[in-house]
Amino acid sequence: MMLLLTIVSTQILLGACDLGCPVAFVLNGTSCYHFSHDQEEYTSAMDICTRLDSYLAEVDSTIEGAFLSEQAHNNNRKYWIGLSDILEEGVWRWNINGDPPVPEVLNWAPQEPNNWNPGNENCVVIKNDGHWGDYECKNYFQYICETEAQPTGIIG
Ligand SMILES: *[C@@H]1O[C@H](CO)[C@@H](O)[C@H](O)[C@H]1NC(C)=O
Ligand SMILES: [Ca+2]
Ligand SMILES: [Ca+2]
Ligand SMILES: [Ca+2]
Repeated sequence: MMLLLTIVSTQILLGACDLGCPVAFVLNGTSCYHFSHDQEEYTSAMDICTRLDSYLAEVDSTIEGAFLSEQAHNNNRKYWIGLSDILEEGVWRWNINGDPPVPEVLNWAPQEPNNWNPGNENCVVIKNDGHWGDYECKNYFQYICETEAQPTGIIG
């Protein structure tokens, strides 16, 4: 009972805290995002996100997907996200835990994913219009890093 009360009061306290993001990351919901300016190959983008204590963005909800697509549209850029079929052709998995995307979040452009000639498109971007497409991982695109927002500890 004591433990339960402690957990509940901790959650109330956390709820009263503002969430904060590292420098160069913007907050939306409970995550922080870095929209890169540089263009990188997919694996380099992954490495850079790791160095920033983050990972290529993963779309866990339709709300998160709508936010990221809106940013890509507003910025009129293509961005790598953390989804690929590198391990198994045609099987799309998030990089962090290998889970497939939940069906509601899928936002493929018409004709995508098409593993277009030469049949080597294994990495996913959110395109300028907000829809997703598979591209060759060796292309240079901007990228979105994501990390969990942290309570700032400031109450009120
Ligand atoms: C997150 O993004 C959505 C879509 O752009 C926006 O409606 C919402 O206000 C944003 N939330 C925060 C906390 O910035
Ligand atoms: Ca996410
Ligand atoms: Ca593929
Ligand atoms: Ca494609």
